[in-house]
Amino acid sequence: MNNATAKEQRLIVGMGASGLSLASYWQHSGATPCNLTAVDDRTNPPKQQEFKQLPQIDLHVGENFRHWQPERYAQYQRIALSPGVAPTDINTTAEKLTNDADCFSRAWRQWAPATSQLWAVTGTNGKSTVTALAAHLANSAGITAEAVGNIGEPMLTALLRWQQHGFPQVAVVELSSFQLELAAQFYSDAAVVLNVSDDHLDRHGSLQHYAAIKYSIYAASKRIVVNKLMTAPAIAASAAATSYCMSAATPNADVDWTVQAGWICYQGTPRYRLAAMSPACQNYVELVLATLALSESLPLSTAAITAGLASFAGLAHRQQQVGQHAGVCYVDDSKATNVEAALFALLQSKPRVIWLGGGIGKGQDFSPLAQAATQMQAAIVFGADAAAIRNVLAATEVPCYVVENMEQAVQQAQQLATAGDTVLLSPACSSLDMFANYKARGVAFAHAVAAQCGEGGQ
Ligand code: UMA
Repeated sequence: MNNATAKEQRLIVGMGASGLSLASYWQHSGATPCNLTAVDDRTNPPKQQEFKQLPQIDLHVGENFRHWQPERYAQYQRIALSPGVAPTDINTTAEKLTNDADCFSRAWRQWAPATSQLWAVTGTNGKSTVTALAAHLANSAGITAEAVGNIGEPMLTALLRWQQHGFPQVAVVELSSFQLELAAQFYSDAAVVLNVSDDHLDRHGSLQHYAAIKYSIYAASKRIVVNKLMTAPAIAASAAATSYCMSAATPNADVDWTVQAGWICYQGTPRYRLAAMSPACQNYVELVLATLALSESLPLSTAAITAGLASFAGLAHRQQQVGQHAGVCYVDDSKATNVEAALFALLQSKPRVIWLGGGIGKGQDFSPLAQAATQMQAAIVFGADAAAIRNVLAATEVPCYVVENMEQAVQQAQQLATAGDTVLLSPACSSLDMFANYKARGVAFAHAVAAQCGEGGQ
């Protein structure tokens, strides 16, 4: 048998950020020698140039792998899927399938020093905020911590970097349901499911299935952090759980972290004053509780945490003011890609919101948006599911305008707004019908605001 036949044949599906990280990992980890093939159904996938720089990889672009027969897949021993590709799209047996989260979890156990901790964060909303805040609080206390995964840097890219340059004391990994779907035994020192509500139902079929994928993050975790406001499924009694809750009139043995009388309390004792926290933390107190519960295993002083909670600036495109003009405030919440996140932002805003929303609804029920009708002066909707949102709002008093693009949306908003109003982009949908991602949508909003209201919009 020559070398070429001895090598494993491996396929990477999707030539985006995750696919590229998988290719580098498989080429550099040196575990099993392999020949790589990558496929993408776009003719010009986002990381095509980077893939071309890799040595000895067979690239297929513009090929619809959904039409491949089982014999075509049979030539590969391992098949790694990008998060955007559903396992049901691949005509092969489940045992062959893997992804970045699955590979990362296995490699972490082998490569990471015992002194480094791995925290895993998931949930429908707030996971990027918790991931970033957890790393921020640790860093504020002089502990090296990094936020990776769904939040931005692919986890395998980070892992290869750490292997070369040293591991942080804490790695905080944000995981989506797409990633957990093929990583049912994701290892972690601590894991949290922040919340679960309608999202990605077009991919996962039902809320029940989507929730089960989310909760699988607890399966191989040493310590689990539980949101006591949620009806969680039965959780392994062996795992040491830390719980948190948004508020509790009387602290009880079940709930460690609560909010009472303007303070975040640990087991009933006031620890952190809400008024001393940054606006980004005050807007998302429940997420702060989850982060504090996750961070319990680190020796962080109260002073360091207090300073960290005061200095956390929040995330781009998460309730971020991008302009103010003629007394009207323009807020970019493009990261709100589902109904619950948009509803949260709407209900939290001052009344008299001109709401901008729409895009791909991912199978969600839009009817909860009507709960925010009293907040809304008007709604301006766009994208693939604009009509479905308009139909929901038709049962309310809220005037609803359908527009073609972001420029028209901001123009319409500016015409309707009067001093004291807030123009809020919080779309309740994914952006992929009109933009490369939610970030590009937020940037388009900020540009349109600057163009309409003058540079800087102030
Ligand atoms: N592709 C196909 N066919 C498909 C789907 C995708 O060929 O049916 C190709 C695309 O053409 C693309 C490639 O696969 O060239 C990879 O695309 P991808 O959508 O899987 O994304 P990546 O570039 O690998 O980015 C992913 C995450 N994207 C998704 O989960 C959709 C990024 O999360 C993440 O930051 C990145 O890995 C690094 O970990 C973004 C996201 O929208 C922010 N996440 C969703 C969310 O937060 O709700 C889950």
